[in-house]
Amino acid sequence: MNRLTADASVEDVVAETEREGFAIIEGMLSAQEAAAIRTEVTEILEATPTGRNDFEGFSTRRIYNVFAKTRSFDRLATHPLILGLLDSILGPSYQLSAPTGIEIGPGETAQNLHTDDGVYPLPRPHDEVVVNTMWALDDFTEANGATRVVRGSHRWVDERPDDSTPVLLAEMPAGSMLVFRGSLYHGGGANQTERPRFGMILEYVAGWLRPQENHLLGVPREVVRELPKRLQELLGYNIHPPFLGYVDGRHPRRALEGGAAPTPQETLATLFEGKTADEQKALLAQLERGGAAVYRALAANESDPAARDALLAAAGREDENAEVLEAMRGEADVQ
Ligand SMILES: O=C(O)CCC(=O)C(=O)O
Repeated sequence: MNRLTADASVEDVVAETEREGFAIIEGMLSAQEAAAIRTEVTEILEATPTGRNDFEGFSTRRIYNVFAKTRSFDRLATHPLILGLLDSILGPSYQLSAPTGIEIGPGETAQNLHTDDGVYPLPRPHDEVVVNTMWALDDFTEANGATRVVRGSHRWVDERPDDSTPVLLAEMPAGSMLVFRGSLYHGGGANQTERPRFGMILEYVAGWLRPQENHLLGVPREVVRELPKRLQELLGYNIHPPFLGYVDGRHPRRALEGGAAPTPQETLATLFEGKTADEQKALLAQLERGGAAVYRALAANESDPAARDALLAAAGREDENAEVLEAMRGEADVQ
């Protein structure tokens, strides 16, 4: 099996994944960095239950909602080599799909072979919409459940794997990364050792498809606000051109900048946008009759608890609403 190192060019990695469906890149993290991250996730793993079905693995712990729980993977998610590869394969505005820490426990059986893009109802073959990375934080070996891959299966159309399908094992030292195309058949291996095997899946999907996990609800906005901008984008605070993913008609980044929810002023400004002076006046009259009701109606449609609370609070601030309406009236009169 061909092995690359962290100084490989994006072109080399893309070419390898085109040929084989996957690539193994060693030395993405030093042994010390890998060991430090492995230690950092121990506490989270202790609070994580084992799987609920054969796919998750009854002896396997899966950490979901990773970016709400730890900062250990921020740098990995935005590694320049990966972003270069994703730019090349998925085009602009891809997002994180299913970031999942996977600790395969002793005695776990092999996971069934599957494709990661199989969750989308797309007939094969199709342009690649998913790319996955598996970061080894322990040495991955045949005995402890190294990921199994079916070389070249990303080109299959009607073929499906069965018990006779030859698989390769992504054996690699801690700190390496396996990257594979969403159309490649693969699966976790059986762990026949006494020790668990931990790897972090950072999976990405094209910007026009729904990610597997809903980060917008999972990762609190206070947490997202502190993250680097690129990671915020990968967690969904981005649009796919021309405007997929907007919030109230604007770039979703505004939802982070403007507080937990749009301020009353922002909400009203948005309501006024694109309206003629007469329409604005009519709207004002409507709002003056029931300003609080408008906020309550907006709150009823808001699933984020913090945003809902902010809107309900705005509904209660009659004085402030009156002030805003007054200011808006001035603006409407000027036009
Ligand atoms: O743990 C592994 O090696 C692979 C797991 C996997 O492919 C999955 O859970 O979708």
